[in-house]
Amino acid sequence: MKTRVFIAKGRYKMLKSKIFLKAMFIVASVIIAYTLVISLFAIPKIDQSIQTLEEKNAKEVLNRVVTITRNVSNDLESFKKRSLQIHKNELKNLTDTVWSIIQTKYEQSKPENLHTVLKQRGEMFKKNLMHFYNSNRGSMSMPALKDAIKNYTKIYRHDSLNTGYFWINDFNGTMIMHPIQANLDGKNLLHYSDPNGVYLFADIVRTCQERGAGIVKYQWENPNTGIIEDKISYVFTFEPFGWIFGTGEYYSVLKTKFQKEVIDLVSKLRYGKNNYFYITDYNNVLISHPYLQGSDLSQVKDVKGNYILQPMIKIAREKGEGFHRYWWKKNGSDNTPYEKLTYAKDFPDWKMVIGTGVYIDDIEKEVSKRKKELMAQLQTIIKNTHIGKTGYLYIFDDKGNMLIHPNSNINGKNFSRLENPSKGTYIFDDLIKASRGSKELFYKWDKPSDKGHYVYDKVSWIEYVPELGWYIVSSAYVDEFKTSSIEVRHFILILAVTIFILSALYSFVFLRNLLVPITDLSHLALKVTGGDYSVRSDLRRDDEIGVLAGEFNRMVETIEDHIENLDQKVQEKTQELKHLSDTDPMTGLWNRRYFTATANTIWSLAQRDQTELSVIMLDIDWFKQVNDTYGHHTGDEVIVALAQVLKDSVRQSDLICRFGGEEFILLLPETSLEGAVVIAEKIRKTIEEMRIVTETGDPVHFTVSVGVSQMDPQHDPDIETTIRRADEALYRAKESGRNRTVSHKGSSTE
Ligand code: GH3
Ligand code: MG
Ligand code: MG
Repeated sequence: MKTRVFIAKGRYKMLKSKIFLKAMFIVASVIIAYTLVISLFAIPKIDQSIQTLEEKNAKEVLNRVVTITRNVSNDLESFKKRSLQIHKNELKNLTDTVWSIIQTKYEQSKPENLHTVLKQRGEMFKKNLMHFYNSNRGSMSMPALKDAIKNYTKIYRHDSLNTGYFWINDFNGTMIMHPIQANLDGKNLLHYSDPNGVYLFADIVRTCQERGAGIVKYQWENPNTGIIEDKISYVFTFEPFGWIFGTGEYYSVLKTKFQKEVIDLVSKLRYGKNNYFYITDYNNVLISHPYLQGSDLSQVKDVKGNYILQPMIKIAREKGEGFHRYWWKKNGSDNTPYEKLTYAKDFPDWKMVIGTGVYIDDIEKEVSKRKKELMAQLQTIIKNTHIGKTGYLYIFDDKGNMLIHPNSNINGKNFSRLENPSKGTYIFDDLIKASRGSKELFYKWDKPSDKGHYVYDKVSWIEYVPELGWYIVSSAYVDEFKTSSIEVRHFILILAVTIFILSALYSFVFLRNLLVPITDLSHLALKVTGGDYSVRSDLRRDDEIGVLAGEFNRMVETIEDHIENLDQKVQEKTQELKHLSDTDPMTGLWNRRYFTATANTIWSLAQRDQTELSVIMLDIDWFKQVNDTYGHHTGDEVIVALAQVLKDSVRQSDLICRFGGEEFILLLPETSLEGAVVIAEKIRKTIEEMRIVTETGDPVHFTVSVGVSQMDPQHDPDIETTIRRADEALYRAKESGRNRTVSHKGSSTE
């Protein structure tokens, strides 16, 4: 019987396999050591890294929002600046243009330019005089001509102003005709000096004596104001009469005149959407303005309480030019104030400031629109941003208004008076204070899931955006930073356990695959030791275990072969020995011990089956003599020859036995006495006729006596009785002369 190893059986067996347990122990130890190393060294490191990462992330998010906010606010700022700059450039360019017109006028009003003007005026007048003179001197008397010219000059005015007149004096400095101050006529003014000590008539006479014509400067009463003012005059010689003509202008008049021209011009200028230029004097009185001309604005303030005109004049006078912003209504009928940007440029020569302004509410409108967009963007970011698990971002302004907060209850509310319950301070103040220092605030706060319970450690990182006046806060619960690392730790542990289980399973399967055959082989080996050589391994593998199994089988087979051979030999030997103990070595016939036992069995069978059974007893006659005559050796030959005759004379089923020395007995089953006598006689006769030639060459002749008996089933208690009767018959054969057969019929037949 061969042993078949089943997997199920193998699995169970595995748990008893020492080598399997050892291998599993090694695998488990390695995995446990690995897990321990990870837990002891890797996990704390991971813990720390994750916490740092979480913190970094929280700050990163904050910085991102701050950056976005800063960028937008910078954009806004630069947009504002750019827009303002565009406006500024426009205002400045326009004003510069107008300013240069004024400058031109002013240039014209300057004395050196006045020379030319006055000279032109004078020369023109002289030309007219000469013409008048030349055309009338023939027809008019000299005194009449002089009077005509005097009268003409008296009423002549260069312009609508009373100041553009001509006067006449002579080379002695005597006034011939003054159109305004008639009281001077006929007076010698050579020794008259103006308030500055200028002998103007002496100057006039000298100029004309030396050059015929020229400019003189002095002071003279302005007929319009009655005030003595600076004056500049052109004087020329009228040769026909030896008279000096003069015409002059007061600076103040000229200034006013040019200024008026300028104001007329500027007040009509418009650009853009009805934008205008203004001119103010240094005393805040508007010289030119579409609807406020002549108004004193020295005390006028805008809606924010700031003076409007004063600072403009101040900037212009101090720096030559500059910008100013204030709030102003857009026109005379609408009183809504809008922010306005104004450019002011000083015109010091005329002690005035000129400029123009533009409303910049469009810029502010755009800015607030973009601010709203930023708020919406930040709102989205903040709503979708979590710091840790439930931490969040929020933004408030420097007045404590919560601008953006994920909790809509707080969003938009002012929290400047919200208490920090763990410290008894205002959280707003704490945050502001922290923003100026470490930018980090640790405090205790409640949780959205546990409101009003101010026991949770919280950390806030605060960044201030000064451009907007905003505080941006990234706020998180400290314990939540650990949550992530705990999650990772759990993950690692689960991973380790999974690896452990998988490795164990894999090792189990692998080791079982490897070791089951070895265990089986060891079990088979134990069976062989126990004496079962029929066992074989049915393992077929192409590895060393396969070789081992094959060699094991071959080994056991060899042992089995050897043992089978040995058995056979023992049996043979036993058989041989048994034969030897049952037979007579000399003749090969059954010996008496074997015969007696076997004869008993055959007799019993014959008794049971009611079959016949006969016995022949036989003894060599005079055998002593044979021995004596030919020697023992020949005696032995005779015995052997007789045995051969007996073997040749009976059936296979008959039992032949050497009963003693030279006495033999035959047991013939299913043979009657008569049958046995026939056989006995046949034997006796064969021997009688037989001659044995000895080694020495002597022919030996001998005879036998035979006694025959038959089993008497009724009276014979055993085979001994039957044999005894044969023996008696033999005795009688001997007695009655030998070489004969005597039968004994038994007690009933005798
Ligand atoms: P009878 O039987 O005719 O009365 O005469 P006998 O000479 O045969 O007398 P008995 O049977 O008494 O003697 C038997 C003798 O046979 C005695 C013994 O020396 C001899 N003898 C017995 N066994 C052997 C044997 O194996 N070999 C030889 N050579 N002699 C034997
Ligand atoms: Mg005898
Ligand atoms: Mg004898």
